[in-house]
Amino acid sequence: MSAPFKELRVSNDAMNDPEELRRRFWDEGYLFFKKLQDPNKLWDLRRQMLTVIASGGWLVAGTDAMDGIADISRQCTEGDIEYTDVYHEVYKLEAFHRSAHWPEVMDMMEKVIGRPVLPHPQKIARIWFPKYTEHTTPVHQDFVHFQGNFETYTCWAPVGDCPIELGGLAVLPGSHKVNRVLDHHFSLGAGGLCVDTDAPDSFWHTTNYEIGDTLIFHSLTIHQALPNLTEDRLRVSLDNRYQAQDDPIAEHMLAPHLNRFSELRWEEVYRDWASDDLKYYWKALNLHVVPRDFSYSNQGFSEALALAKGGDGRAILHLNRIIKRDPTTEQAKAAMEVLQA
Ligand SMILES: O=C(O)CCC(=O)C(=O)O
Ligand SMILES: [Fe+2]
Repeated sequence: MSAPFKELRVSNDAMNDPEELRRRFWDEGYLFFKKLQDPNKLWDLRRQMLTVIASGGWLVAGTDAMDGIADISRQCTEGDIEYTDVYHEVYKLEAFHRSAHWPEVMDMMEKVIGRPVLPHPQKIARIWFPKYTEHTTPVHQDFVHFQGNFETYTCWAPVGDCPIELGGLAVLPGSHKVNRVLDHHFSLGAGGLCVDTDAPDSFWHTTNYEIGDTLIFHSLTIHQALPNLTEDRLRVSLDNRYQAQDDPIAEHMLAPHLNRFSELRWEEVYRDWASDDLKYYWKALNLHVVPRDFSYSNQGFSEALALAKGGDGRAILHLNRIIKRDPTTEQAKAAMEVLQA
């Protein structure tokens, strides 16, 4: 995205007015708050996350973990085994899961949703390397990934300051009003699916995020991440999902993130936790669980096969990643066939 984009509309003035919050949410498809979350708690979370990331070898030795200075030679992303190896260690942090249940976040989600809220069991963090911009999260709607029901909202927050050049989130205001899931196509980047849009850059809203700043948006709101253009900084962020407890939730959102690529069970996640209150908290609720719809990801995969046949470098990279991850899967076999041809 080349400048000039617009600033996100700040809704702190309406924080205690649920009706006005919902009006703005339905108008623009998002709500943005400065310092909704306590920076001190987030700094503490950042320390914990980056300490684990440092042990995983992703930071330059001898630097302060809090600075998040990446060892570029370790670049990897979702879908790579090396990514999951370190990410799943971060995933075991109790503080990371607890952050999605902080009262300031839950209270806000209750106001926006207007009914008792379920934070999805599947919490998500992103740890994005610099100088790896072909893997930037593409333009998409979240529904293709988490499914369940449209009234599911994403809460995105950087764990640290996140100026534009570090690659925070940008949203296309009002785009949720299409009121349907748009066609998604193969892409690199988180989720691997993108929608084509001809919206000029000036239609997009983003900001120089400071720690504590929080962006909430609808499952149909079109959004993307900006590229991490820094020399050497990791971008660390949270994107958690919330919905009403009595709306349907897709089965896979009950499992740990990136569980399909490398098995990780909740028991392992919970092994070193100090308290029990958040362990399997959703099991006490009578959730309406619906099966996962693989049509979106299958479509992306068939497109990748077709593109790779035509010599598309991004598709070839994607197929090689699938093969490297596990050469025995059906997708890996199909990918090998195409690459060998
Ligand atoms: O942080 C990213 O790059 C992806 C975030 C995103 O698309 C989301 O939170 O839904
Ligand atoms: Fe998203």
